[in-house]
Amino acid sequence: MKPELISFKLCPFVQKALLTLLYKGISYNIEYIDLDNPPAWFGDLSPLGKVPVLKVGNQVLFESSVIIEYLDEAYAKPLHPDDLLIKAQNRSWMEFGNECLMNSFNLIIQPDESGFNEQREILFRRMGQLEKQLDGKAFFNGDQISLVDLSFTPFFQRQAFISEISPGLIDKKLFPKVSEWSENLLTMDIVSTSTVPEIKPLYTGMIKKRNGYLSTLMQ
Ligand SMILES: N[C@@H](CCC(=O)N[C@@H](CS)C(=O)NCC(=O)O)C(=O)O
Repeated sequence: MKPELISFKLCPFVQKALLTLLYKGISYNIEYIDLDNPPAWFGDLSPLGKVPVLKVGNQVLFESSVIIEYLDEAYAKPLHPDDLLIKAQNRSWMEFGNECLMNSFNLIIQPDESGFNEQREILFRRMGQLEKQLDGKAFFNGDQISLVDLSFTPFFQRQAFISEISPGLIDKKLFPKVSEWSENLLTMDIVSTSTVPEIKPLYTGMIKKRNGYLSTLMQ
């Protein structure tokens, strides 16, 4: 029975689930919905009205971190460290990654420069916190890829898009380990298939549509 992912093309939380499905080589079905005009069935299916939702037979899972934890336990190629404390610590940092995604979105919607700078400061602080957690190896836990890596990948992809409009957040000098980690994640094979091919124009189009301060910096 193939799991079915209910998706929205731009959603970074959905992308966490897709990265996990792709890494593990799980075959799945995907249905895209328009969140501005969701189908009636979505309201019944998704208790919080959000994507991702994963349908497994008659069962429904929601919340991206819960979905990827389920996929990790249900399928081969484990993506969590064995050590209980390190695993729990990874989960804490996965939550931190979710916050970073929300910070990215807040950055986009700020109507003026001061709000934008405030949000950018928050992200700078977060990158400093992350820098202290990394030890300069390829992935968060060392050489072995984990769910925490997959959880941060959508954030770094969006920062790469934003940095073409407003450079400098993932600064190589200030945050060398974060920069390297980001590069390692974004060059994984599974990244290109974890979104629709037109993700970049869709994302920059969304920035324009939001009409915040960031959109005024676009060429
Ligand atoms: N905490 C949720 C966040 C999911 C989320 O915010 N999804 C957005 C799209 S990226 C959504 O469905 N928003 C619709 C809404 O809030 O009405 C998760 O990790 O799955």
